Amino acid sequence: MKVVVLTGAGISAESGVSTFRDNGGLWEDHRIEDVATPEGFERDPETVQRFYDARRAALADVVPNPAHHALAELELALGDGLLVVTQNVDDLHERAGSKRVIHMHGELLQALCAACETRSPWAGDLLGGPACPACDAAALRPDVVWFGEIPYEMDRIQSALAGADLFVSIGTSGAVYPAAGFVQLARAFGARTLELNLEPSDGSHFFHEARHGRAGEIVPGWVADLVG
Ligand code: BV8
Repeated sequence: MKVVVLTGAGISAESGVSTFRDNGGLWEDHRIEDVATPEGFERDPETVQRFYDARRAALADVVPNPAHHALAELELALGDGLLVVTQNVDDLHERAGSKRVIHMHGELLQALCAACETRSPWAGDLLGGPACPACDAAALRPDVVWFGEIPYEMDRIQSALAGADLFVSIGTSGAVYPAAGFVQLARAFGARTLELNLEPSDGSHFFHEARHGRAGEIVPGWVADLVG
C-alpha cells in the first residue's frame, strides 16, 4: 500500500511548538508577511533573523509527541510505502525516527547562502552574519520557503501523490498552497483521502473521511487501525 501523509503545525502543537493561525493570525507576535516573506527579510533582516533564531533555539525545549512516534512506527511497517511530506520546519519527525520525510517548506536547522545557494546544517544563531561554510560570504538566511518562494521537491511530491492509494492530512489548516491542493491532486489520481485535525480545515470538504481530535490521540489510533 502506498501512503502519503502531509503534516502541518497542528502535529507539533502538543509538543509545544506554536501553530501559525491559532492565535488570531499573529505568529509569535509578528505578522506573517513581516517575517515569512523575502520582502520582509529585505526590509528588516535583523527582525527576521531574530524571529528564526528564537524558533531554532526553542527546538531544544520540545520533544516529539505520540503523533510523531506513530508515524515513525508506520514507516517501520510500510517502509518505502510511506512518505511524510511536512510543511513544518521543526525536526520532530526525524527525532521520532521517521526517515522518509520531505520538508517542503525547508528546515530551521539548515541555513541557505544567498550568495552561493549552498544549504548547510545550522543549529546556532544567524543574526550577526556568520560566514557561509562553503563560500565564506556573510549571506546566510534561514533555509525556509517564504511566501512567494517555490516549495522544495515538488516533482517528487507530485509523483508520490499520483501513485498514492491513501492520502492523509494531519494538523494543517489547508490555508497555504500548493500544500492545500495536494488532497485534490491525490483524489484526482484515485487515492482515498482522510483528514486528521483538531477541527474541520478550510479543505475538509475535499476529503472522503475525517477524524477530529488532538493529533497525539487520533494519529496513534489511526495507525493502529491501519497496520493493526
Ligand atoms: C508558492 C515556512 C509558487 C516558513 C510557510 C492567493 C490564493 C491562493 C494562493 C496564493 C494566493 N496568493 C499567494 C498564494 C500562494 C501562497 C499562499 O498559499 N498564500 C496563502 C496565504 C493564500 N503560497 C506560497 O507563496 C507558496 N509558494 O505558491 O510558489 C509555486 C507553487 C507550486 C509550484 C511552483 C511554484 C509558499 C508557501 C510557504 C510559506 N511558508 N512556512 C516558516 O515556517 O517559518 S507557510 C506556514 O503556514 C507553514 O509552513 C504551513 O505551510 C502554513 C500553514 O500552516 P499550518 O501548518 O496549516 O498551520 P496552521 O496554524 O495554519 O493550522 C494548524 C492546524 O492544526 C489548524 O487546522 C488547527 O485546527 C490544527 N491543530 C491545532 N492543534 C492541533 C491541531 N490538529 C491536531 N492536533 C492538535 N493538537
